[in-house]
Amino acid sequence: THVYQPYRTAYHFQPRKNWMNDPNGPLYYKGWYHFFYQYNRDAAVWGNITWGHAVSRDMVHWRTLHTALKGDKWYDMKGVWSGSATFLDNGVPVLLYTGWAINGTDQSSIRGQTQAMAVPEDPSDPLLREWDKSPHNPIALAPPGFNDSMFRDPTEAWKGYDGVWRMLVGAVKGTDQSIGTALLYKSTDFNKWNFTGEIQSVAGTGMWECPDIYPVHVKEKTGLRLSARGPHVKHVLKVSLDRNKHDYYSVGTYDEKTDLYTPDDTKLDTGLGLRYDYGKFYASKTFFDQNKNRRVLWGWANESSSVQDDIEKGWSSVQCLPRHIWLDEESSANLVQWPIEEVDKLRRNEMTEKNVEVGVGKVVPVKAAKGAQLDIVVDFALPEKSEGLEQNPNLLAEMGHLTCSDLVTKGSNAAGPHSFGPFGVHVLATGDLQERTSIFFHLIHDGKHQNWKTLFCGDQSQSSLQQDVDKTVYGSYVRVDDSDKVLSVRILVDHSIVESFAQGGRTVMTSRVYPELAVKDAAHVFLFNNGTEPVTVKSVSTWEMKSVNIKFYKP
Ligand code: DQQ
Repeated sequence: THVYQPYRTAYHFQPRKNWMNDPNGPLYYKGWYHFFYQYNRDAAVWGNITWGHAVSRDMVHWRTLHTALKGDKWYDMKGVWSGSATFLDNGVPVLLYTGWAINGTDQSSIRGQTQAMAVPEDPSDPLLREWDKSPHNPIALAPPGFNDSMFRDPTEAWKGYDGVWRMLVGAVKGTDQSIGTALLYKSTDFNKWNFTGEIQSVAGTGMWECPDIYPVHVKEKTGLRLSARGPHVKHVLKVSLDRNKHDYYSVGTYDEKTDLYTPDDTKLDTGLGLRYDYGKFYASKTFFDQNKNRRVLWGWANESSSVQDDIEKGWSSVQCLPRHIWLDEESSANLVQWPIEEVDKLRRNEMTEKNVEVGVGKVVPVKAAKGAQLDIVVDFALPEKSEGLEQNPNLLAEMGHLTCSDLVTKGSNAAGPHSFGPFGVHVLATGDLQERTSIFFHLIHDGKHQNWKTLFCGDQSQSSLQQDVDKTVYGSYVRVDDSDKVLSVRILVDHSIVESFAQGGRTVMTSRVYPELAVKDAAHVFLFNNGTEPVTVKSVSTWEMKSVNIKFYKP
């Protein structure tokens, strides 16, 4: 094309053109990873939604196939919306999805959103190219009293102790439609599904999109199938909140007898207090990868540019790198996420520097790192534990209000004396730093246990000279254990996406940025210290990342 394309990614999954949103029905079958996605074949904006389909041997290199599902039945004519894949007992995967029904047909009593199923036309085809819609469709309808335009995104189905299939569908209830919920449906034959209750509901959260429920192993990184039960199992429930476009999860218990899910920590914001990602990451979905016995998370990163820009560049959205996820063995309270190991195959030209001192107010170039396709791992030395701060046990309460945005606008002055930082890394930066995306830490002394509370932030405010892009500052806390030797961050840069994993993946943050000057070889990396104490970088390693192959389908 003749359009200037500095923002297309080189090693993230993107269709050749047009609009993409939610990941749908990821699965592994006969040696191939399948990835489906909400896709508008006609434009770079949302609409006419179908299921795009791509396959891969390693979730790194891809080949797109023709559309898997499109709206061609009365119950999905207005769109084939999000859903999931389930393996039936015979080992064949089926797709559950939401159809947006057309009004005023002979089935005119059914409107709005319905749940439907598609089965492979030829299960012996490892690429699963053709899908047949079930004659039983729609297989589930909104229960009486529920809004049928707020009834969508079926989960993978699982079989309970009683041999009965279960699935969840996202919904909302209450007179003011503000109580988010996931509806439980059961089936004995997979063709006819009955509403039997709600697995959980949380007031004030609004519509729950794309629910995802799955077991996690309490001690091991190994993934579990949906049907896993036993003392080694906890559950995670994730929902995507339509009202603020963030994915929230909790760790808890799924009682298979009552079919109720209870989060462990109900204090945490009514039990939905954790986010997969503190930046741009939505409508995510996990799957059990039986090839490598792990659970993998896919999430969608929307653009932060204007609709006009999207139309001009001819595409919108990328998928974040697939992430291996598991329960944090140290805390059992949160997940850990890490780019799947296959991503490391793209690394080349490693450069490592050790023991780099970054003085107060200093910016130090990472000379080896150039370009907009990088993998960067930085280990910062932790500050010495301070003495004599116990006199002020209220310190953290006083400092607790401090946010990443305060630090960006006021620097370390915002934090006062009992803090350390901010310090971190500028990526996609011009040599003169007029453009830069900054990933940084800031530690606050808790005044009580001689511990530090650590903010992990992403500052997009200086990311581009362009005005009409979203430059929101992101951030959250990251847990640092007494046994941790360093404060570490891994940053994956790919032209217009920056994915940052703090402390081995305990806290994650994805940014979309559109530098005007800091593109391709004009993009640099710096270490910086805006705090009041010198900082030691124990090591900084950088790799250039190869571009992946995406073979696009040609009819
Ligand atoms: N996107 C789909 C819906 C889902 C929403 C439509 C979440 O099924 O609720 O494209 O981004």
